[in-house]
Formats: sequence, C-alpha cells, structure tokens
Amino acid sequence: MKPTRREILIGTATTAMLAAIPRARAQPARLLIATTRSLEVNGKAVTAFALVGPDGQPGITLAPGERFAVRLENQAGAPTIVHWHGQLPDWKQDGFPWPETPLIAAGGNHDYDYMPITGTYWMHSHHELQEQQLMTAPLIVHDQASAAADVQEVVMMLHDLSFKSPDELLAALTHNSGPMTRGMNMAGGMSMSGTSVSGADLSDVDYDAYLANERTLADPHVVRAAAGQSIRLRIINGASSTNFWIDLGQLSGSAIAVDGHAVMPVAGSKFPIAMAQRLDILLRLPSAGSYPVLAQVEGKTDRTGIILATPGAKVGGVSAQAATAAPAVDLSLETKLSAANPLAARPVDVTLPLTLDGNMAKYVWSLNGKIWPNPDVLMIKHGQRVAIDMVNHSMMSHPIHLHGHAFQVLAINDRKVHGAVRDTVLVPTMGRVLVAFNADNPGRWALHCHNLYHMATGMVTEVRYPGIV
Ligand SMILES: [Cu+2]
Repeated sequence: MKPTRREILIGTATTAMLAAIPRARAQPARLLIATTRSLEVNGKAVTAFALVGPDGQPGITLAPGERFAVRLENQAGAPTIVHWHGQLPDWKQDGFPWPETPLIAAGGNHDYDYMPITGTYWMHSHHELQEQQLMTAPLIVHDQASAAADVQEVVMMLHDLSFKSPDELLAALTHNSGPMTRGMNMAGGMSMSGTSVSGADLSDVDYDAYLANERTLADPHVVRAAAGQSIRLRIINGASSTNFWIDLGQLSGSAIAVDGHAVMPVAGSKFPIAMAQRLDILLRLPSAGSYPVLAQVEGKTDRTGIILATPGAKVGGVSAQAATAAPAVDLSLETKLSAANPLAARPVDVTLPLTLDGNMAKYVWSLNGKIWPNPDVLMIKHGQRVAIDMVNHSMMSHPIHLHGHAFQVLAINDRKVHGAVRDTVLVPTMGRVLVAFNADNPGRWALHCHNLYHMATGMVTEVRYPGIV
C-alpha cells in the first residue's frame, strides 16, 4: 500500500527531528562516576573521592581506535571538573574550570567525545584541592601493538595521603610560612621545616602515608606474573605534592615511554618520576620469586610499592621505610631520554620566557612574577612552533604541565638535547629547561606547576590563541 502524502511528510519530519537530536540524546559509550568512598589506610578510615566505572574499577582503559566517548556523572556531593591529563582534546573538553567550561554541579553530568592519543595517561579533578583526596584515576589508551603484544600490563598509581584535610594542609603552609619557620629565600637561608637537601626545599607537606594502587606496603597490591613473562609497568605519579624514585630492586627494566609518549629505551633499576608524570617500564621476572617495585619519596626514607610475584611464590613483608633517604628527584633520567617520535625538524617561531619564582614568607608562587588568577597570559598563534624557556629562580623544583599540547624537551640547563616528548617536565631549583611544541590546538590552555599547593597559591598561567570563542 502506497503511503499517503501526509504519511510521507510525517515520516520526513520524524527523520529530520531524529537527525537533529540523536547526539544530544545518545548515551556515550562509557560511564565514569565521580563519587566518594571510605578507604582504610594503616588501620584508619579515610574518606576519599573516586573516579570509577559502573563496575567500581578506577579510571578508563580504551581499546585501540576507541574514541573517548564518556559521560561523567557527578555523584561526589560537590561540584567538580575532571581533566584528562596529557590528552589533546579541543579546549572545551579539557576539564579546566574556565568561565566557558564551568564546573559540573553535584548530581549533574557532562559528556565528552574526542579521539584520544595512545599511551599512559590519567585523570584528576581540577577543582580546588580534590586531587589530594584522590579524585584521580588511570586513563590507559591502547594502540594495536600494545593490545596485541604478549605483554602483561600492570598499572601502578602513586598517591600521597594525609589524615588531615587538604584545606588544613594548605592553611598550615600559608599561615605558618615565614622566614623563621621556612627558610626558603634567595639569600640562601636554612630550611627549618620540611625536608632540605643542600639548601633546597623538597617537600611542603609531611604526609601520613604513601599509596601504590591505594595501598601501603603493610598490605600491598600483589600482581602475579610468570617468570620470563614480559611485563609493561605503567607508573602514574598521581601524588599531589610528592616526587618519587622508582626502585626495581633486583629487577632491571627499560623505560620505554614517558607521559604516554614512546622514548628510545633507557635501561636501569632506579628512575625518578615527578608529580603528574608517567613512566612505562618494560621488564621480566628472571625466576620464581617475589619482587617489590618500590617508589621512595625524595629526601625521605618513606616508600610505597607493589609486589610482582610468580604464581605460588611466598610474598614477604617489605618495610615502608628504606635504610637511607632518597636524593632529590633530578633530571638525570631526562638528560638520557630521546623521543621515539620527535617533533618534525623546524625552526622555532617564538620563544616565550617563563620565570618560576616564589615568596615563601607569604607562601605564594608565581610565573613571570604574576599570581593566578591575574596571570601574565602567553599569547601564541595557530601554526607557530612555540618554545617556552623555563627558568626556576626558587628553592623548590616545579613540575610544569602544559594542557592541550605535547612538548619536546630541547635543552636542559643550556645543554641541547633531542629529548622526550611529554606533557610535564621538572624544572629543578635554579634550573632551566627549554621545551617546544606545535601550536595546533586553538583555545585557552592552562600552564601550571603540578604541585597542588603551588598551583593553589598562584603558580598558574594561560597559554592563549587569539580569537577563540
Ligand atoms: Cu611548583
């Protein structure tokens, strides 16, 4: 039976309506829930945030070629916004609280859809101090090779944890600061609190525990793997204010990627990892037994870690205190790194100076002398090769992170390198690091220190393209 003209019109109208609205109504492929939970750390209950899938597992693992099509549901009981650290979406999906990209209200949700880059990434709240309360999770994006390889994947995510609230920790820093209690100043005063190695301050906060996959060494995460099996450790430093040394103990491995980006392999058994950085290490268990993979806090004896053990192997206790304090995390690994996929050779169009400084008496941290939310905005143009020349005039090191772009390290303390491509680089006390990137992602982008307490007290600026709406 032939349809009437009226039926055809209705059909056409319905089709047109459906075509106009399906994106708004379609459920994204994955659900991510920002929520709260209780965690037991060294016998004490701690209330923390979490970013979990419907199965309760933290974070997201994407298959090769899969889009980041995610609905974030905020069940955390507080406003939030989550940043996909190291990913390169358009700026409005980046998860930074710009006026144009407001917080997700408690009970609300927000949809994301972009093509991710492959490798080891992570996600964390970019609102207030929620990151310190573990609103963080892994974001692993497989490529065809990593999915097909006969390699066991092990994610190790690090955290620092205090039984105090992050607001108390911040208040202690801003109220107790001053030349008599904290000696950090350009005149070279002695540090009288925190940790000090050769005059430089290493840590702002004394934590109660350090976690690997949310557990301490008193009750560590044990991963079983056969002797001889290739293992890819994907280490994520999700700590708010702690740099670590990864210590493979009897094992040796090769660093094969940093911040998700492949590097020429660097063999070793000790590797530094600054706040927010990631490190992929390929290794094998040589024979039956149990093998701790430890992360020791710079300047301290405190450590955390996971245990790799062959099936049936007895897992012995590992102390959460090392015999000696670890040195400061430095650029010893950075100088050895070389990108497997470097930026195309091309002259730099513009070099932006970036001075890192602080006033410990007031506990404020600055970039180019400016304190967020009143930054010295760095203007760049689409199509440029942009370099940032970072010089640290302060007595603490700063892990500097650029949103929306991956940069290559070009010089370390004035020595040229064909360094790693990454998204977060440590600029040590009185040090200088030159990086460059392609200005290929127009928008408003945060550039900031990833020490949460430095960020919260001003060490943030904006890299901006003109004419963005
Ligand atoms: Cu900093």
